Amino acid sequence: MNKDHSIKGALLASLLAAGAVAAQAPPEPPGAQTMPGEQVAPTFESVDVNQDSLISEQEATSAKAMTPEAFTATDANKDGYLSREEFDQGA
Ligand SMILES: [Ca+2]
Ligand SMILES: [Ca+2]
Repeated sequence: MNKDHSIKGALLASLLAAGAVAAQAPPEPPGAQTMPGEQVAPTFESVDVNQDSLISEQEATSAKAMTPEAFTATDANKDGYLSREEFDQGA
């Protein structure tokens, strides 16, 4: 009388066992790649110390953002200051 019930029970048990195995997450691959210390270019904000939206030659050279020669070359309109546009062009 109980034969049908016991077969279903065994089938259920094997399904649960298979499910338990399948539910185990695969192991993570070791050593996820991380970027080594990347060079960060100075931003306009970081160089514009007094935040007047213009970079003077002193600001540019003291921040080591560029050499005086590079500053002169980047100052397209030769007003002695780099606007954000000039800075972006030269960067
Ligand atoms: Ca400034
Ligand atoms: Ca300028």
